[in-house]
Amino acid sequence: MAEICVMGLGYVGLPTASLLATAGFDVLGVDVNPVVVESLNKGRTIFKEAGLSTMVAAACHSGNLVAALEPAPSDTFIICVPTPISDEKKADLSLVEQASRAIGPLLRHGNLVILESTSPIGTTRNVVGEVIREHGFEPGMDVHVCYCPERVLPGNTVAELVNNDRVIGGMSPDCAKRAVEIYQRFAQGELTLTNDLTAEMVKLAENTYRDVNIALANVFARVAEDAGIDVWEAISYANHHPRVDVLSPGPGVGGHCIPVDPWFLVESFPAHAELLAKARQINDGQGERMLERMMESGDLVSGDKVAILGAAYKADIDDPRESPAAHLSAAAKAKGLEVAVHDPLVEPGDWHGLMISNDLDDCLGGATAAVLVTNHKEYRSLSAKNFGDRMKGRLIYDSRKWLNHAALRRAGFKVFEVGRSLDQTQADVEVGMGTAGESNVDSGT
Ligand code: SAJ
Repeated sequence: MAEICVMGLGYVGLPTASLLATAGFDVLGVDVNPVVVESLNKGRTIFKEAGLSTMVAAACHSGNLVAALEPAPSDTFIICVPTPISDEKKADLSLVEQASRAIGPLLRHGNLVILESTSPIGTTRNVVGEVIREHGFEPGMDVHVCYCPERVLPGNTVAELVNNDRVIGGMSPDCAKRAVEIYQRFAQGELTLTNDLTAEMVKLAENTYRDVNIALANVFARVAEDAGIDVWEAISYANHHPRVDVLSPGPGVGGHCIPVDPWFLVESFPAHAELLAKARQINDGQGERMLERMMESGDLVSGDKVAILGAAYKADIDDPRESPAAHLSAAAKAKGLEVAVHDPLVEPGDWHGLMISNDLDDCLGGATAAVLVTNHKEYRSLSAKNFGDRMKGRLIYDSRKWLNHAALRRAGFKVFEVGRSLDQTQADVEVGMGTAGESNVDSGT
């Protein structure tokens, strides 16, 4: 019998299972995808994360980590499955329910069940707890139940699982104490104990705070673009104030967390959530705003081709989930523009209608405008020649302050930036500003 069964071997479940196994627990990792299970049993991972492959290989080699398609009786069950939103922006909890139902028949008196997936307030007791009740146990009493959200930054998952503080929400204080015994075996951050409802809110509050803060930065950027102010300069000076911390404007907000989690609050508490829905709309509208600025200049018209550089939602990762590129691409198509998308890291092919290519020349070929969406290292050194040799037009939109604007300008490109007027960007060449990536704003990433 395993000591811990981890349900879901994705971006959070797999590193968590590996850390627990490395800490000496006997761990069964469960996933519905046979490819994931097969790879793990060979000591391999199917996605990239700093430090993960070595740890997984060692955990499997030690015999402490084994993968299977079905759960087995265990002392503790940890649920780490995705909680996406539907097209109607409603929480899809079917995978949490499915995982709960899979462990239901295996439950015994005294077991601990932990939900880690980001979830609407009340999911732990109403979805997981309900399944436990259906199997004859009182959740929080006969079977201990906790909500312990993951808070890790994709790309730095392993280090953050170890070092970040954790909030542990128990359906009773005893439940929380049981979960502490598990996490303290590998976590070095502070473990804060509370109840399940509060812990659920903590997680949603963190990501919603970030989304609203970025929306505010994007509003400031639009104001600055219209007013002839450099928003990067303005935000950096505002952030000198001891109680101000505005994040960075950009092409919008991507990933499977920040653009999703605010909707859980909007769905459950619509009367209180106008600000959150508006922030989502502003961030998702950044792509359209960029296109409108270029089209207003008259240099980009319906029928032209736009090359989108970057399908990953942030720099140097291969994850295209909820990428700002998707909103930009949809807005471009709605304006009658042709679209091509390049990414050096993301698997090429169709990602929910976003056709991603690894061939940069092909993407830029015949394009009137190129929009840099992701500040991948690979794009940092792109020169005027790289763009000029392939493109038909001379429009560049750098949404990340990442390219060498002075050089592009000298080569005859019209360069747009988020948060600066066209005049300002074009004037950079005179004073030698606008060189690659000189942002003063700490993005906090
Ligand atoms: N972004 C901006 N401006 C900024 C910072 C970020 O436009 O100033 C954009 C990024 O480019 C990206 C998006 O926001 O498209 C999200 O990126 P991120 O690095 O802010 O966050 P994620 O989604 O990779 O991870 C977040 C983290 N949450 C917080 O920082 C509050 C992480 O700690 C969570 O564990 C994770 O969501 C999650 O799983 O919920």
